[in-house]
Amino acid sequence: MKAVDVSSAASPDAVDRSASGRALGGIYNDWTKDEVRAMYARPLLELVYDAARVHRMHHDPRQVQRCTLLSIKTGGCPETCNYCAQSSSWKGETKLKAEKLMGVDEVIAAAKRAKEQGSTRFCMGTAWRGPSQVGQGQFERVLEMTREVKEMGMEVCATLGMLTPEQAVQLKEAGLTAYNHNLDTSPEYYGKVTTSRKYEDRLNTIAAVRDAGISVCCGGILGLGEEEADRASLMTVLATLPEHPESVPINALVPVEGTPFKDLKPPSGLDMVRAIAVARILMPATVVRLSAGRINMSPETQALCFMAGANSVFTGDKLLTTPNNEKDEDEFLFEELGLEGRPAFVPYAAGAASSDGSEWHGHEHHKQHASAK
Ligand code: SAM
Ligand code: DTB
Ligand code: SF4
Repeated sequence: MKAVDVSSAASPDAVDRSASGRALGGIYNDWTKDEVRAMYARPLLELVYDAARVHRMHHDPRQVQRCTLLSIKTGGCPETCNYCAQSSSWKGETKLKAEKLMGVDEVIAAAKRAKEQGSTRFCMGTAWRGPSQVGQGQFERVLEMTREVKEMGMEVCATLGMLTPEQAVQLKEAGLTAYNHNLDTSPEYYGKVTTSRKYEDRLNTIAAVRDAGISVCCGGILGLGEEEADRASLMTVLATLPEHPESVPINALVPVEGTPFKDLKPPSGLDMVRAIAVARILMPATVVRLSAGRINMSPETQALCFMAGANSVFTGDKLLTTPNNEKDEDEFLFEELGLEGRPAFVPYAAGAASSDGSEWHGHEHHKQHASAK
C-alpha cells in the first residue's frame, strides 16, 4: 500500500488559529458581535472540531462534573419569567403549590445523598426576586446551609435572585463557591422573556457577585422564541464581561404546562451542540454546563455536546421542578463514553486559583493522571 505523505498537511503555524484569525484557546474579552455571529454560522463539524481542540487545551476532556440541584424554596415567585414554572402569576394554570423555605437539616441530608452519588457541586435555588424580598431570618438560614455544605467538601452554589453587594459579601463569608444568575437571552430579546426586571438588574447582580470574590455562574436558555442572532448576542455579552464567568450553563427550554411559553418548540440537540461549541471557543477556561433539557437528548447528542466542550451535567432525579435523567442511564452514559466525574475545586484554568480562593488538593494527582493518558 502506498504511504500517504502528511508532511505538507501539517500546520506550519505555531499558533493554531480559528476561522476568525484569533489564537484558538486564547482568552479574549473583546469579541465583537459580528465575529460571534460569523462563528455561530460556521459549518457545525468545523466548529465542533475547533471547540474540541480548545477544550483539550484547558480541561481534561474525560472529566464531566456531576452537579445536583435542590429547590430549597419552591413556587410563589413574584417575578414573571415566561418560561418558569415557579412564577405566582400563572399558578392557577401550572397548579404548582408554593412551599416554604426548607429546613437546614433536610437540605444537608439531600447534599449528603448527592455527594454519595458522586456530585461535587450542590446548587440551591429559591423562587425569590431576591433575599431582600424575605425576612433576614430566611437569608440567615441559607447562609447556614451554605456553611454546612461547604464543610462537606462540595462546591456550593446558590441561585436566589437579585443580590445587593452586602448580601453577596455575606454569601462569600459563609463560604459560597459560586452564584448562579442567568442572563437567559440577548439584551435585545429580554423584554419578551420577562418585564418584571431589566437586563441591567441582572448585570448589576453579576457585578456584585464578582466584586465579592464569588465565582460567577451565568448562562442562558435556548428556545425562548429568539433568533440565532440573539443567541450570538447573549454569547457576546458573556464573553465580553470584564472576566469570563467561571461557569456557563446552557439550558434548553423545558416547556412547562401552564406557563406562557408552554407551546414553544425546544431547541434541537444540534442547536445545543452549536451553542456549547461557541461558548467553549469564546470562553476557553470556563466550565460549560449542559443543563436543563438533557432529559430529551439521546446519548449520541449528549456525546456531541461533550465533544463540543460541555464539562458538567446535572444529575439526580429532579432539576428544580422538572424531571431529570435517570441515575442508571447517566451511569451507563459515563461508562460508555469513558467519562469520569470532575472533582470539586479544580482551579479555574484562566486564573490559577478558583475564585473562592480554595486550594484543590487533588491537583498533583490530576496532573499525573492527565499525563498518563
Ligand atoms: N429565581 C432565581 C433566578 O431567576 O435567578 C433562581 C432560580 S431560576 C429557576 C434559575 C434558572 O433556571 C433561570 O435563570 C433559568 O435560566 C432556568 N430555568 C428556569 N425554568 C426553566 C425552564 N422551564 N427551562 C429551562 N430553563 C429554565
Ligand atoms: C441553570 O441555568 N439551570 C438550572 C440552574 N441554573 C438553577 C435550573 C434549571 C431549571 C429547569 C426547570 C425546572 O426544573 O424548574
Ligand atoms: Fe422567579 Fe427565578 Fe422563576 Fe423567574 S426564573 S419566575 S425569578 S424562580
